[in-house]
Amino acid sequence: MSNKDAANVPIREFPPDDRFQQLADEFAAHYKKNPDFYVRVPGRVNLIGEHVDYCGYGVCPMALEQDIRLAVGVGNENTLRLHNVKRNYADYECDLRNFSISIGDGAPKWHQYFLCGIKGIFDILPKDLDFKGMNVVVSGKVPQSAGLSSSSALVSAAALATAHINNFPMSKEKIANLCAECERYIGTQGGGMDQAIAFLATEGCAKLIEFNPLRSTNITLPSGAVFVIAHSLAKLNKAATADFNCRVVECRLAGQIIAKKQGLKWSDIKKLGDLQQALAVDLSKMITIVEETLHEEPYTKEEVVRELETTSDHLNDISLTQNTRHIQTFKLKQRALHVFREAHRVEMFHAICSKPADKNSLPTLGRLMTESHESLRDFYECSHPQLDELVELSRDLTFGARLTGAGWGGCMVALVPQENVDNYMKMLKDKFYVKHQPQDITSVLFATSPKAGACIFVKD
Ligand code: ADP
Ligand code: NG1
Ligand code: MG
Repeated sequence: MSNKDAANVPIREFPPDDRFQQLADEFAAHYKKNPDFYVRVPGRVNLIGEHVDYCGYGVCPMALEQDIRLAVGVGNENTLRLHNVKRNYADYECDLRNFSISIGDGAPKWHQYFLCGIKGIFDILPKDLDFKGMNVVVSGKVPQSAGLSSSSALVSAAALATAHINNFPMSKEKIANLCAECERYIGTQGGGMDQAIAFLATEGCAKLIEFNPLRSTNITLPSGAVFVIAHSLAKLNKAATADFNCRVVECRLAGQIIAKKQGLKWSDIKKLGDLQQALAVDLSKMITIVEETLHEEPYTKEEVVRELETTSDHLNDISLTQNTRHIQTFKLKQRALHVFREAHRVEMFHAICSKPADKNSLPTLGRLMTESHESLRDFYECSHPQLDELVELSRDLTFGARLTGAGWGGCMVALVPQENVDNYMKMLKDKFYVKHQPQDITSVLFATSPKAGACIFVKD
């Protein structure tokens, strides 16, 4: 893979770093030869813009230091071999000539995320390609099922390794879009934020990520504050339940019912963003339309079918996912209000970061973050009592705090005045973590700054 095009994923020299060296040693011990190259893909924290990417709206994430790393070598006889440095992840082996992924009921296994990334690249490689097989060792430091996007870091790392081993260079945008598509093989209908920041991140700034087409704009936060991440210690594997897809579908149905009432072809509307585009009005008008059109009480599936003048089978086919077809009630007004208001908060957050900072900048950013949390808790119902407790504890010592990622557990991100960081973290230890006794406090409570995106490393 050449690195002439600056927009391609960078290829750098193997860094003198203990964790990479351990990965190299583990590869050599396991496969009895040295790796050919290495891959690093970071996790991310989303600062604001939650559950809006799959509706077509912009988000504000930044990449973390915590990452997924791979050591990769050419294998033999079309075989994929996966080994994880964490012993609780079983080794996996398969013949990639007869490639298929099936996601059964319940939590998918770790290797299936890896297969998603491989399948994404296989989908676009020439069909007569001579794939030699691939040996991989995985080392992951992104907290899992905690809203910091360990799944996308793993899928993206797998795709990047597969592209590189097949000498198939790709621009960051192209591979980010491909990874957003192929992670859906796991069953969740995510929007693309995680894979976008994984590839497009640059050290030192957060990003405004927008979709269709995928693009990113640097966001520089006013000085004087630090982002602290605190894990609620509750976890949810998003592909193991219907919660995530249920929200995606509720947003879609809200858009389709409003479209029908506005005289549009409802089946063309897949996302709330499509509806706004078709109506050609601004976000405040969208909020008014939702308030005037949809009712508070949950919609039954029967009612949705009636409103859309369709059949249950047709609705199943074009609006629902496999794992949401059994759901009988949908909260449409609450979900749509969250999405349009959250999209508006992202615009405000970006606007504040784009002008010279004044004494109100950080408090206003913090207020937007807390409002985002309250909306996720009350309108989107994807918080968790332990997350709410962390946000509540954060009131006095931070500018604001919110759940980050999909929710139902996972992490909170807080915007903390620089001078409060130590006191704040001590307070969370004393009032929250003392009750839960995590094994390693530094992996569940840490300050963070924006790091770089995905990279390939080679030795001379
Ligand atoms: P997240 O919020 O971290 O993206 P998900 O529920 O989407 O959480 O995905 C978590 C899943 O990703 C884990 O259950 C596991 O299967 C896989 N995963 C993440 N990190 C690793 C790792 N280091 N090694 C193996 N599998 C991993
Ligand atoms: P996490 O936090 O990784 O589960 C998910 C989606 C994002 C986005 C957020 C909510 C995937 C891979 N990720 O992230 O696209 O919708 O939830 O804002 O589906
Ligand atoms: Mg995930």
